[in-house]
Amino acid sequence: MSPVEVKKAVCTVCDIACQLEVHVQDGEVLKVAPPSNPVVADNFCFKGITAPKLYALPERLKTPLRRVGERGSGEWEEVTWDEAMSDIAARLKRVVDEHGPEAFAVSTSNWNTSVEMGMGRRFMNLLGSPNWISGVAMCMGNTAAVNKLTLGWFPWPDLLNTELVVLGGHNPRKHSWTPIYNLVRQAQAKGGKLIVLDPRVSGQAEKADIHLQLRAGTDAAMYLGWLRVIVDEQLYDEDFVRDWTVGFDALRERLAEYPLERVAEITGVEIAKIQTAARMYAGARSACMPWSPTTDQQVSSTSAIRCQSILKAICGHLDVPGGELMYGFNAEYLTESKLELHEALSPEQRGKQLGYDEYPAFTHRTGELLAPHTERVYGHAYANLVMGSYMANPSSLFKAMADGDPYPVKAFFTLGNNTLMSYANQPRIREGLMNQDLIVAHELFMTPTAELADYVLPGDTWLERPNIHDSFGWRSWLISSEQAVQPPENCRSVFAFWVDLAERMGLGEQMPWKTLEAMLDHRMQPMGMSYQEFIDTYDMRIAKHQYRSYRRTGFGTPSGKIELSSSVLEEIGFDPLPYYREPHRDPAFPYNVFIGVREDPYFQTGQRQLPSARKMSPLPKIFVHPDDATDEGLVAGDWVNVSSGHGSVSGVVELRPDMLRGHLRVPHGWWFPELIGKLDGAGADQHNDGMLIDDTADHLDREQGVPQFKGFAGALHRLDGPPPHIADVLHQKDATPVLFT
Ligand SMILES: Nc1nc2c(c(=O)[nH]1)N[C@H]1C(S)=C(S)[C@@H](COP(=O)(O)OP(=O)(O)OC[C@H]3O[C@@H](n4cnc5c(=O)[nH]c(N)nc54)[C@H](O)[C@@H]3O)O[C@H]1N2
Ligand SMILES: Nc1nc2c(c(=O)[nH]1)N[C@H]1C(S)=C(S)[C@@H](COP(=O)(O)OP(=O)(O)OC[C@H]3O[C@@H](n4cnc5c(=O)[nH]c(N)nc54)[C@H](O)[C@@H]3O)O[C@H]1N2
Ligand code: SF4
Ligand SMILES: [Mo]
Repeated sequence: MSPVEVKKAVCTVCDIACQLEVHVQDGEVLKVAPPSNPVVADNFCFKGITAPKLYALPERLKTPLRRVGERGSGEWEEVTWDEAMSDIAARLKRVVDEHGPEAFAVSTSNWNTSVEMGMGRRFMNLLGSPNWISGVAMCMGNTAAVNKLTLGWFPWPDLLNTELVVLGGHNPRKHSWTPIYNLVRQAQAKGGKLIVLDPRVSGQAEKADIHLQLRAGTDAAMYLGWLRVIVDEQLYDEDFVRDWTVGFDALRERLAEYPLERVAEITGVEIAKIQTAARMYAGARSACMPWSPTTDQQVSSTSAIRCQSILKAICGHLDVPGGELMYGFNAEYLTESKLELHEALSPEQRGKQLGYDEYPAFTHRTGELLAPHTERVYGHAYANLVMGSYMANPSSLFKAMADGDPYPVKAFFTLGNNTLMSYANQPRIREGLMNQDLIVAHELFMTPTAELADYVLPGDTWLERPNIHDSFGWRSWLISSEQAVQPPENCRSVFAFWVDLAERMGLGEQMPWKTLEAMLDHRMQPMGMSYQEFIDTYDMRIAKHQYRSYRRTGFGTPSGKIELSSSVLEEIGFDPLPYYREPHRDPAFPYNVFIGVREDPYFQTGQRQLPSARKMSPLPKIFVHPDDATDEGLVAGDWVNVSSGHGSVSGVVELRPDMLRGHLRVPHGWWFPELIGKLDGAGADQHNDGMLIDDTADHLDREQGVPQFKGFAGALHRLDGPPPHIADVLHQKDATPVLFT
């Protein structure tokens, strides 16, 4: 036996990217462990610890599969990569020849395949397709794009040095966004304060100095209330507002529409509490308001995000120690934004991007308006922060796939993404998938999405590939990631997939890198180092940051200032000021429902194959306040249907006094791998939240067209027992469930 080697590798199971220590012996991973860095080591998440076990399961895909039966029939034959790739290239060419390059669409993961190094977007831009989507359309990427409208960039919270943290429906836990959980605890240990906005007494709310227990979906109204207090009481930074903002008077006028009585009525939070929180935020010497998916996923999402940006700016928290850092690109590392070659896509093809007209906020339409200003300040016209810019609108894409409206989309690639379950209006996604000429899934496991593909290609994992993590261009930190072991059998990276396909489609010259190492060497050129030299030298390298560099460069907006009233939104015909829009209500659906409260053992729709995870959380749980349960005649453990007027899902009642009355929590991502081949969708059609979510205009944010996961109307009905397929579900009987808060 050879000695145990310890490699450092960045976990990309979730988007926070912890660098972990991987213990390897004779080509096998023995375990992963936290490094000495307290940001990671103080707690260490279950998903990271169990990753090697997940990847070693026999269900892992290891050979390319070609569909032989009807789409979705589960009949496959094993093929070589060469057979698969030459047929995929030929069939993609046919679709492009017949319908144009815009008939080809891609959905990728936000995180796990990020080591594709921008090659997917590069391939699409060279081919001429603008129709790329991802979960980042409703998770952080869209926040980044919307931040650019106001601030010209997406700031990173300096939690290490802050005096006040505001968590707006963000609930980092020991097993969820663990480093952020650790940093918030460290900030509190140093005397920092915490404000939490959450309809539930979440784990973070329990530890907060102020908990604003607002109704789900009303965040924009809450922040408008804060702005009203801060403007009325002149708590803002007057010099900054005078010198560095435009639109203050217009904002003040808009705030006149939001007296605190109205805000209190909308949010359900008393006026005095709103005032205390707003004063604390404006008065803090430094304050951070980290990103939260909650504001990404509401009908007033754009306004809520813009309010957060405005608060950060006018209260003087922008680009100061302990505040919101405007890092800019890391000049030492070639960014994905550059590799993606957005400038190669013709204006005509950009204009065809689905969503360009109706929901433009993160499409090429706003990208074009911002490009010269981003270039002026950040040196590159197409700053694709957190991958969330220049995207198609997902709902518009699925409509085109299903109905051919406004034009047909006939080839769809899904890479490290469980597309069927990971957007709104799941039935339409299924229709869209069933209407394709070619579907390629790049996956670790057979999933409800992969089941519908023509080709299922076996992927590698973060333990099996080299990487340097740059936080998706968001922070200027470079984190080393060594390849710990070889990928099993025929597993290959998404990077290799795109480079191979480019070669076969006549684009090889523009994508000449044959290996990830060659690509990483290319990206390290500005530092004058090879990939190997970098990982031998650094665990992490953080570029020196100059605070308030806007004083030299201005901001990356059309005015060069913070746009309290957005000239870009105005130019494309939208309200340039933030507002609150009441979610669609219907008396037949009296509850206020939200998705979220991520589950400790799972990442999103993943990990359902892992027995230890399934024992911790064996069935989908609907959280109900005990008094609401009494009114409904429900007890813990009852099976219920939650319906929304669009669809319904079932789950088990868990009585949760931490819920705000009148609210229901529906979990995301439920399906059962053991039902693949036995039940269409393997339980996803019975339990996944996407069944509930409408994506017609009333239910989408106006500017971005993001769906309403927080604060939609629902009803609750008792079922006589579990649906029949639950009898075939594993691990429910030997489970030892955990309580996640
Ligand atoms: N273990 C584990 N960790 C994960 C994940 C996972 O699947 N499993 N997923 C990762 C991903 S992709 C993400 S995006 C993050 C998400 O993680 P978080 O940012 O923590 O988001 P959620 O868990 O969706 O919900 C957070 C809180 O929002 C509250 N909430 C619900 N509706 C509203 C509302 O309308 N307004 C406000 N203010 N609060 C509301 C909920 O009660 C909940 O406490 O977690 C990451 N971490
Ligand atoms: N309906 C609904 N939709 C949502 C959300 C929701 O709450 N409800 N949440 C949104 C949010 S916050 C997010 S972040 C997104 C997440 O959406 P996704 O990115 O789709 O995340 P997952 O559900 O984890 O699916 C990832 C898939 O990739 C596979 N995979 C994991 N690692 C690798 C890898 O290294 N290579 C390859 N090839 N495959 C890999 C896994 O097996 C899994 O099937 O979903 C968004 N969409
Ligand atoms: S929080 Fe857990 S899943 Fe996310 S990167 Fe860190 S170890 Fe991986
Ligand atoms: Mo997410």
